[in-house]
Amino acid sequence: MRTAPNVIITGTPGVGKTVHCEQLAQDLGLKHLSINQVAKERDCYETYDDERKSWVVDEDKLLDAIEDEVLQGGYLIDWHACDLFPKSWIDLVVVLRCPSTSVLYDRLSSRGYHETKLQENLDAEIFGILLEEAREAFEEEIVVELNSEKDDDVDSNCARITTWVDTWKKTQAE
Ligand code: DAT
Repeated sequence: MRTAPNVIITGTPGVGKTVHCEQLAQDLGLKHLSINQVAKERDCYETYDDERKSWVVDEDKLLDAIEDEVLQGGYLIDWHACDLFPKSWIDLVVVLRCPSTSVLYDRLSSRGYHETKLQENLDAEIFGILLEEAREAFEEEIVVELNSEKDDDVDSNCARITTWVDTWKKTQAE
């Protein structure tokens, strides 16, 4: 049994997954598992999508690559998708949101995203695609939606997640 929970931090690119994971890793001592980085380091790519200028991850290979670690518990899984992870691996799913299209536009354009990819991501955020995906894949009570628009949001979100993790640990210890 895990003694520390596994938390997915998901959302459209640019919503703040990395900044939240970095702060939470520091505050809580959980390990930041950036799926982008793991897929690159462990060669979990299937093919290159020329239109989107991005690599497509081989999900089976990725899950095999991380399974032993993740089952130990204590991971912050940072990825823009969540429905590939088995339910039994996951204790909390945090879906970060950025309701202001102009804020998200600025974040993504400063990354140099080309127009198609930028528009696709803005649409995904407007329609709440990631939240819907999380609610379909996991039990409703472990999915939380948090706003990540302003600097203050990062601190208040991390404080909420910290409280949740502490409660989880206490409950497990009983
Ligand atoms: P992601 O990992 O979801 O792609 P990120 O953590 O790299 O996103 O954040 C993208 C940029 O936006 C980065 O420059 C930090 C900034 N940012 C994210 N969340 C923020 C917030 N709540 N307030 C202010 N800036 C934020």
